[in-house]
Amino acid sequence: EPTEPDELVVLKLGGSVITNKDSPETVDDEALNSVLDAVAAAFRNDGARLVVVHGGGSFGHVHAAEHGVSTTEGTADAAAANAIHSAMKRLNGVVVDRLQQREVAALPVHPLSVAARDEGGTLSLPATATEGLLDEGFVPVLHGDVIAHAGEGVTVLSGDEIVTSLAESLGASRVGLCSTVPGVLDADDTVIETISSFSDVESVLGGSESTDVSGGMAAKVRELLDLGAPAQIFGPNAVVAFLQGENPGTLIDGQ
Ligand code: IP8
Repeated sequence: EPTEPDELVVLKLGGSVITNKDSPETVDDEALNSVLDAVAAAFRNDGARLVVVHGGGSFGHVHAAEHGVSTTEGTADAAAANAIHSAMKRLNGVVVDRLQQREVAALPVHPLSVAARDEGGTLSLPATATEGLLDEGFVPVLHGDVIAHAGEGVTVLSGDEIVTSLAESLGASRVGLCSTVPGVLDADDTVIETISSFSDVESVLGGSESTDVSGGMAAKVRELLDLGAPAQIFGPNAVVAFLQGENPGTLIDGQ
C-alpha cells in the first residue's frame, strides 16, 4: 500500500551507488540521476516525511584514507578535517541540487555542525534541525562526515550511523538502504527475503563482529536488527518499490 502521510521514512543512498569509486570525487551521473528520479517519482511532497542520508564513496573516503582518518582513528589537523568535510559537502550539494531540480524540497544538514562523540565513542546527534525541517515540509539530506570526538580530534561519522541514530530519535516507521547489491545474499548469491535474528545469517555473513561500523554486511545487519523500525536493503532499481511501501530486497526486522 502507499506510504501513509504521517509515516517517516529514512532512505540511505550508498556512496558506492552514487559515485564512481575508481575515480576521486566523481559522481556516477547515470546512477545518481536514476535513483533521484525514483525518489522524485515515488515521494509525495504532500505530507509524507522523508529523510535522505548519503555515504561518501569517492568523495569522503579518498580524503579520509589520505589523512588516515576512520570512525575510530581521529585527526587534530584542521586542514585534513576540512578536506574530508568539504569533499562531502560537494557531494551533498550535488544531491540536494538535483533533488530540487526534481521538485523535491531538499535542504542540507551537515553533521559536523551538530554531532559529536564522547571518549567512549558514543554518538550524540541531536535531531533538532532535521526535525524542524521535516515539520516545515522539507526533505533533510544528511551525509557521512567528520565530527568532534573527545580526545581524538575528529573521526568519521558514517552514513549508516546517521541512519541508525535518526531512525531511533525521530521514530522512523521504515528504513531503506540502497546498496550496490540487491539485498543480503546467501551462499548461492540468492537474496535472503527476511532476517529476524543474526543466527539466521551467521553462517553466511560470518560470526565475527566488525569493529568498523561502516565496514561489512555483518555489522550492518546487527545494527539494523537492533532498530525499532523495519529496515530493507535493496539495489538501485528498487527505490520506487521501497518508497511505495513494498518490501524489495532483504527485510531486516528484529522486533
Ligand atoms: O560512506 C563516510 O560515510 P559512509 C563518509 O556512509 C566519509 O561510510 C566522511 C568518509
